[in-house]
Amino acid sequence: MLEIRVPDIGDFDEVEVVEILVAKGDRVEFEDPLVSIESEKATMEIPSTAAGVVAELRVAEGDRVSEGSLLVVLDVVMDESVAQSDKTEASEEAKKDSGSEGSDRPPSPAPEPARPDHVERADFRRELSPAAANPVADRSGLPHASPLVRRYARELGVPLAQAEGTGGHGRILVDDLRRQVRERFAEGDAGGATAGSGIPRVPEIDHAAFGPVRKEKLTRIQKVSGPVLQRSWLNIPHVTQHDEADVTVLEGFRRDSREAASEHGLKLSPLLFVMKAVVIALYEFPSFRASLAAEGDHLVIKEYFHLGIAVDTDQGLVVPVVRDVDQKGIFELAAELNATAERARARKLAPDDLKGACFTISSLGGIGGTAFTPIVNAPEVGILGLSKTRVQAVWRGPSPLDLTRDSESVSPSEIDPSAEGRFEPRLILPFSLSYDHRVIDGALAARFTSRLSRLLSDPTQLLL
Ligand code: CAO
Repeated sequence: MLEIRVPDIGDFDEVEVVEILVAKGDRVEFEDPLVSIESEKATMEIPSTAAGVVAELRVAEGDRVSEGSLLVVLDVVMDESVAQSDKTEASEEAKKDSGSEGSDRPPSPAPEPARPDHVERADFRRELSPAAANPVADRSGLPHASPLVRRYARELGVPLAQAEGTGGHGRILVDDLRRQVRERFAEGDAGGATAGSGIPRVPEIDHAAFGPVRKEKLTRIQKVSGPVLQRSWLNIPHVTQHDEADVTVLEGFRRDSREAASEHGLKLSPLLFVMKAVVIALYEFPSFRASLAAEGDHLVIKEYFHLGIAVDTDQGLVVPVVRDVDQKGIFELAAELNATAERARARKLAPDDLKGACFTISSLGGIGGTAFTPIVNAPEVGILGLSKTRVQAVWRGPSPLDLTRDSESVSPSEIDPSAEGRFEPRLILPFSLSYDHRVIDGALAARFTSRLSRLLSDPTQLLL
């Protein structure tokens, strides 16, 4: 039997045992870490000074130890054949003792031959001084974990920054890493994460090495919407078709209707008219209100016109659903959209408020931008992004161009300045349609956006 004690650890006295890395009956190799101790300045692991089987554990987590304190009694293994049989028995015993499938330490590496006993006299002061032991607890910004846990995390590919530590002072334990891996796989099964998808992970970077950093927790909505967006992005082959509509007449109508709307306490945003135009286009192009069946061999076409509307809240993006847009007038939609956005921002949406859309609109027009590529809200197959309406000079009047040729092939010098006509300031609404290319072809998408453009350019068509 060999007693393993706390070696000379420098100028430290009464340091805390923060983690026991072996269980009774565990087979350990020379230099395998046995316990982790922590002072205010450093965390260090006390290694085994020989190969053997843990016969007794003489400390528990939270104990305070100094140089010479007894940690472990080791049944030293002298040769490999004995070691192997001991190992089998020992692990059986360990299972019985712990009542679970394994101990708190990560699986041992492949056994190495036992080292001669004289290594017990190694200079631990040199090996285990705080600097040599890779202090971790005092480097601000770094997760709190022992070197062993860090090594195990590297082996598993678990970013320590994402692991939630359940040990004292938030210390990350081996079990925390295991739980993290289990959770990642569970998410992967549900299609929510990249784990198991074969997508290379973005390497973990120690940003603090380049300058000061600070942490900011994701909001609850961001935690939910992030994986949902990622799932859509990874599953759907996205294409985005950009287009625009001359909304000068529509905007005139909207301006003229302001007073009537305000009598009802309403504001009329361009989005309301776009919702009506989208419903007509969806009616005419049923595949845009479809979902691809799970078997991938047919479409489920929805015969209702519920639209998801992306709402920006201080907690992140949510997409409540406005139902039966085809059956509602502009004023009714204005009241409903306003109430829905308010409930979203007050975090008062019920789960059912977020379900059942056949197509989504995301309007950034009130903020700015000329175009963007919205992510389809799977299992829907299309999403329309609205950008900011701008004033643009548009040629009005008889075409000065040679109509037998494609207008883009005509150089400016060929334009006849004497022709009647003029450039007019017009209001142009840019919009972007992202679609699932498994369901919708580019030509169909271009027809859809062209139709939408005509509907918005001539609002009388919205009445038909
Ligand atoms: N071009 C120019 N101005 C526009 C416009 C457009 N396309 N769309 C709206 N506006 C104007 C409105 O008329 C309004 O002007 P007034 O204050 O002078 O009346 C102003 O911009 C603000 O409009 P709004 O954004 O409050 O209202 P809305 O009905 O257009 O949109 C809502 C409502 C809930 C969709 C919106 O507030 C919102 O949250 N948009 C963000 C959606 C989002 O984040 N999408 C990104 C998803 S991808 O990450």
